[in-house]
Amino acid sequence: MDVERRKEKDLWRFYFLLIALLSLKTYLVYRFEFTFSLNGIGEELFLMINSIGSIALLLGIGLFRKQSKPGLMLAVYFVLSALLYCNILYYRFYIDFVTVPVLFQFGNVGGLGQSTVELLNLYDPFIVFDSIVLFWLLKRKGLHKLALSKKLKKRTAISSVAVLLCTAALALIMHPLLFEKSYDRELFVKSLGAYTYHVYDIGFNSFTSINSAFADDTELSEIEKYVKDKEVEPSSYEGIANGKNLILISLESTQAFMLNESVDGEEATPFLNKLKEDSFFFPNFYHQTAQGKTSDAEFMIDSSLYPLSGGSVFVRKPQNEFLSLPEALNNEGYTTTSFHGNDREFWNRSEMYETLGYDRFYSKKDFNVSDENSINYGLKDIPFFKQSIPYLKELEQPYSAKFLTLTNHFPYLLEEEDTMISLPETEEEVVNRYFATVRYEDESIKTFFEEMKAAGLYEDSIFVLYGDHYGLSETYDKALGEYLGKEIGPVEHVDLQKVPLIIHIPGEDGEVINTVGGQVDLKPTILELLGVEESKSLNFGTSLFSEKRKDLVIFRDGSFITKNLIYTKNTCYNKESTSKTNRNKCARYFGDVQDELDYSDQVIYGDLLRFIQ
Ligand code: GP9
Ligand code: MN
Repeated sequence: MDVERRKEKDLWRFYFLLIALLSLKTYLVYRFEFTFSLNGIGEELFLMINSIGSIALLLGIGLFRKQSKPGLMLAVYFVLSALLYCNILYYRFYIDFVTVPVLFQFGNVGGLGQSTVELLNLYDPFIVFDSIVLFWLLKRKGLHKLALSKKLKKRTAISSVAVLLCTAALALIMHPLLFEKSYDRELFVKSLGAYTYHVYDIGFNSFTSINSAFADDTELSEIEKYVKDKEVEPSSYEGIANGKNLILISLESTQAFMLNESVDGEEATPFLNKLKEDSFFFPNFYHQTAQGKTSDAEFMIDSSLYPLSGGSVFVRKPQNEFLSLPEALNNEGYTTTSFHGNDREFWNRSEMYETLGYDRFYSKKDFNVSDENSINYGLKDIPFFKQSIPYLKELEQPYSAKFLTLTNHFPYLLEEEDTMISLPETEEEVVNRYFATVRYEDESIKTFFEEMKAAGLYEDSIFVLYGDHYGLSETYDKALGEYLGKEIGPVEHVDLQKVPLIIHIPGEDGEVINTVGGQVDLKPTILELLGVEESKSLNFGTSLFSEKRKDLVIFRDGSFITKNLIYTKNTCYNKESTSKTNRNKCARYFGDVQDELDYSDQVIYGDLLRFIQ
């Protein structure tokens, strides 16, 4: 065989070796890093092969050209491996896959920090650095660019496309609604493979970003009608906090189950437990955030729209028009502010707050922050509240002030001197430390209430405390389950998405309100209590005080909860017995759930609120 022929053969071998290695690596990651709910051996086998077509085509970027370039093939191999690794890191905490907006918001969420270090594993370097060995092989074999047989390249390209189309067809047979439910990323990845998912995601995001330019007000009337039909009569609580200052407190990563926890007889949240006794307390309140975490919670509370399925609205759509809570309050003469002990650019707050109509944002640069009084993302909660009081005193009344706490943030770091509770001893340090930071946060709220009273600001205020999102993701379900003494299945996991909601109005008696609701309902709830009517409105939520409201909480992945049912992971459950129930019981809500999420997305992608009269 002449040298040229051997080189050609080696190049083909190299291409197929890359396909085989990447397919194997991807499958191992699916099996050992991601948790897919698989139905039977068929889906398991499918998982082994569903990435091959896309890998062959993407590596083909280096092959299907006039001069095939092994170096380019290897570069694509490296990029795909790095993408896989990004997904692994993201999945380890969020149990979700990276989307294009998540990659773009990396700059807004602080890059590599302590949180990322917590997620690393010893074998991680192998996932990406096998490319070095392959590079060595490439050099050793003396592979360089070559003009391969056109016929063979054509055949390979056609076979790759055929494999890809066959896998897509099979996936659609197994899951006919695959593309309609594209926000169900687990389903998408397990059906079409990680790389096809990313290509689709890039296409989808490019399409939606040009979408707003073509939107017009005709889309709006249907949505306005839908929202109008949902509206409920004001409840008897309307206006009970008329003219008061509004204090909103975002309890970072605080889940409702913590309100019931004690370690060695010491409560994890002694102050909140006492406070909820003389407050309106909502034991069935859920967070509805997605990839935008704290910013999603803020967005929902300010706009009563749903967050986007991928990325954060704060980062993706800061130029849009919104009908916000601060705007409604500004119109009533309120001074609207937000307080946070982190950088003002985080989650693109400084830009988005302007859009939402905030008068003033007190961020890290407005506080005295030193190594001693800060940890993890920024200023510790106790000095944060203490240093905020002088600013509050200066504000013209009535005002609204949102306080975003920070210390109880993954990976839950706290110094010895701030630890006020014994730690549980589960196998996961993150779970154990969570108890300490939640306890610290509780102490900071206590300090704040004391200082508000001392400053004479307490009586004239209404306090709304809400958990922004979960703190312990599904990753920690096993350790948490062992601690709580119960297995955490899908139903228990949904139950863990409850976050505290405590509305404290000095002088009002405490009451437990059992309504099933979520963060999207907070804006109308708050406006009702303050007796503020919006001149223009489009709220997807309804007041949690209304007895006529539908008990339905919709999550961004299409799961939902009603008074008696839970729909999650494509399965319908009876809430009370936590057992599976007839799917038809849930099916009657499918249309509403889909409409609600689609309408909210249309409003955001089309920037439709600019057309509202
Ligand atoms: C940081 C804070 C925490 O400013 O909002 O962000 P999170 O990671 O919880 O979204
Ligand atoms: Mn948060």
